[in-house]
Amino acid sequence: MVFFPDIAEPVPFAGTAPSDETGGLAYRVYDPSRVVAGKTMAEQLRIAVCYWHSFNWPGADIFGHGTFDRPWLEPGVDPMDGAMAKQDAAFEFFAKLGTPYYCFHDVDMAPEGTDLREFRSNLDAMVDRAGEKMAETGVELLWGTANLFSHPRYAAGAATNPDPDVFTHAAAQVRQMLEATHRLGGHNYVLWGGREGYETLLNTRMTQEADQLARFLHLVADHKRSIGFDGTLLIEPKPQEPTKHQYDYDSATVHGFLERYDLLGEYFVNIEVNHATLSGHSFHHEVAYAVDNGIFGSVDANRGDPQNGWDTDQFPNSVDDLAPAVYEILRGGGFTTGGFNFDTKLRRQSIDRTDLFHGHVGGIDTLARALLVAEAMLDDGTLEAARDRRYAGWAGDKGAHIMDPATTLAGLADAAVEGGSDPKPVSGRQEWLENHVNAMTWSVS
Ligand code: XUL
Ligand code: CO
Repeated sequence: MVFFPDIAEPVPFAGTAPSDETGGLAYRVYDPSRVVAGKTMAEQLRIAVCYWHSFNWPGADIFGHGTFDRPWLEPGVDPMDGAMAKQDAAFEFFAKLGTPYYCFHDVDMAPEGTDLREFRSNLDAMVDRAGEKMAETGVELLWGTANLFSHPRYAAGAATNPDPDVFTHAAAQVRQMLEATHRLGGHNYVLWGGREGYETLLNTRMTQEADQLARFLHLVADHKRSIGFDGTLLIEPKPQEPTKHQYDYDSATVHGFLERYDLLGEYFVNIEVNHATLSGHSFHHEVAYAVDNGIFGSVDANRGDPQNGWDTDQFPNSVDDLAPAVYEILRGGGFTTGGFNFDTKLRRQSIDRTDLFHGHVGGIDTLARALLVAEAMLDDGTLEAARDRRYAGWAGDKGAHIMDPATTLAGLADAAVEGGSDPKPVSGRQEWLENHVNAMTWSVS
């Protein structure tokens, strides 16, 4: 069955061509083969579509029922028939959108059945079928992940649950999904700890739970090696929602956790734009922190709503917000195994099948334009030169002397007093830099 009959061909790149030539659906900026900063746009951006919001969510919210037409999610549909119809629609969409990757959770693709054994056999069957569709379409798996947060058994956490049997159940799910990801040639494996946190400290032992989480992550990393999976393991930080507090709060918290439990080099971060803003940071901050500290892995592209305090997962639409972060990614050498996964949801009133195309096309064009701006920022070199000037003192003898372990506080103090220390403030030139970035944003084509 064709689920998107109105879209006959893969969405074309039309540049500034009038919209009636393409029925209104065309990439304006995303030209997959255009070379930007030494690679094609497709290679730089490594765009993925997520299975869950686009195909496994009916448009329900906590106040109301699903609004989307997703026949495979209707009550009464045989679960495996539904899973196959969903998979057919998903791969039809990937191929027509013309993007190279997708991502999924175990439960997005296969019915859970009544026990782990049945879940395992359902997932195996659906993953084999996905493998065939990937071979037909050329679409690859950016990452796989296990859903360790929806089922009631995970209400008090998966790895951090007070009940060790829940930890073991989660281990069974991750083992299978890691192996499925490996079988499909996935490039990464993600762990998002949606329930790895607490609702109240009154019943919580934080250090006990942290030890459990670290044990889980070591077990997963050991298993990755034992099966020969050479993709990257990623942790996706988020400060809260669904729990009041989540342990993987932001990039810096995850970094500290990895260091504390000897997991640096085993895990990298998958930074989500809306999670960054929920943690009180900008997306730019989260990416810059991860790149500078060697833990950057991948991105979940979306945006929040500045007036709402939750994860609205909207399609990105601000070049201004994305460009500085994409600049940091390019400055760090670009993606290796990671990419931009569209962890994005349609609004509940966007009920036409083509809305899913419009959401992705607009978001992808926004990213493509952010990439062009980032390339201009890199080529222009003004920002880096300004940073070099600002820190020039540290690159010289004075900086080396301070950093020398033989230097003491008393020695520095004596030298400051004897030398008549009187350092003069210098301008940070923030407005000038902001104007410069704006000028590049407005002039790039
Ligand atoms: C939830 C979220 C998840 C992860 C994968 O906020 O972002 O969809 O990306 O579990
Ligand atoms: Co996400």
